[in-house]
Amino acid sequence: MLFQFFAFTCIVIVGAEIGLGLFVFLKKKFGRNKKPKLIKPNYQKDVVYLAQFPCVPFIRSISPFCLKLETWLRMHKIPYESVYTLKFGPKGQIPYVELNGEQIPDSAIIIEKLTKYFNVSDNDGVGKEQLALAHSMTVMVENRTAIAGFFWRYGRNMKMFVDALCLETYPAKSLKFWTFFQPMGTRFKTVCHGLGKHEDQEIAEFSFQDLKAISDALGEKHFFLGDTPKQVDCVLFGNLIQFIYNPLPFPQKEFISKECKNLEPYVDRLRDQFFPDWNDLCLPQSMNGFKEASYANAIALSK
Ligand SMILES: N[C@@H](CCC(=O)N[C@@H](CS)C(=O)NCC(=O)O)C(=O)O
Repeated sequence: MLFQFFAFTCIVIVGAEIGLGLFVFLKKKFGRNKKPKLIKPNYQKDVVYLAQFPCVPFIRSISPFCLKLETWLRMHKIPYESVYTLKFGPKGQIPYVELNGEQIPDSAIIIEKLTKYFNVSDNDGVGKEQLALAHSMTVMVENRTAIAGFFWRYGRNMKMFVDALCLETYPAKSLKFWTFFQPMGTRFKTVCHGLGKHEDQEIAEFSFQDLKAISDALGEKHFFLGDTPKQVDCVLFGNLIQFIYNPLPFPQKEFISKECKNLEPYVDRLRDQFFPDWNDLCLPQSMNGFKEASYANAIALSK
């Protein structure tokens, strides 16, 4: 009976993943270029509307990519407003931004486009070798360290994660559905990625190697590439916070506190510099007036 239930659930999840993939593929191939429905139809010119998940205690956002982007926007003093939503963007992910009525998905693509549009540069004066190191760190953290973290929190400890962080600001109905499906979805995705083919301890060990590399490369420096913060610091901030400020007993958190002693003060420095209002931003009240309309309705309905 248990096996049948498990098999059925697996089939549903795999079917949903394949169905979604097929939908995105067919939409790309045959879909007409319909104008997307904006989360901020009454926008102001040249204000960036950052579509991100509802805020949570301790870490502000459960998404390292949202935190990376918000830090980057603040680093360059680009006028922005957060819109808290559970509606995924044009590529089926969060974050995305809206700028003058155009939706742009993916933190890396967003940063590239906004860099040009607002004529900012955070890599001025950085040598080729340093840029290459920053690039490698970004790819490593976003494509392995983060995946190991997602695996632990969603694949193995979903309920603990949701109970500690999401109960206050996520609609109850979405949470029920998400808590049920996400663990198997994450395990399936992590196996497809390749990392999930290993034992839990091995997955954690891979991420420890990443964290040690970040710590060694940072060394005594104030920021990753020297005295001034750059784009790579936004990436590391968004990701390290997911372990360091998170109250859950992530194996990565313990490893950082024992073996990477420079990382917590580094993250604190970035928080103090770019988020003097950090504590407020982790409170549900900070979302007042900034919720995407259908999300606000979902919250109201779920109560
Ligand atoms: N490459 C994307 C990654 C964004 C991402 O993975 N977002 C997650 C939430 S943290 C998401 O939307 N996951 C849903 C999915 O991929 O189906 C970026 O840099 O913005």
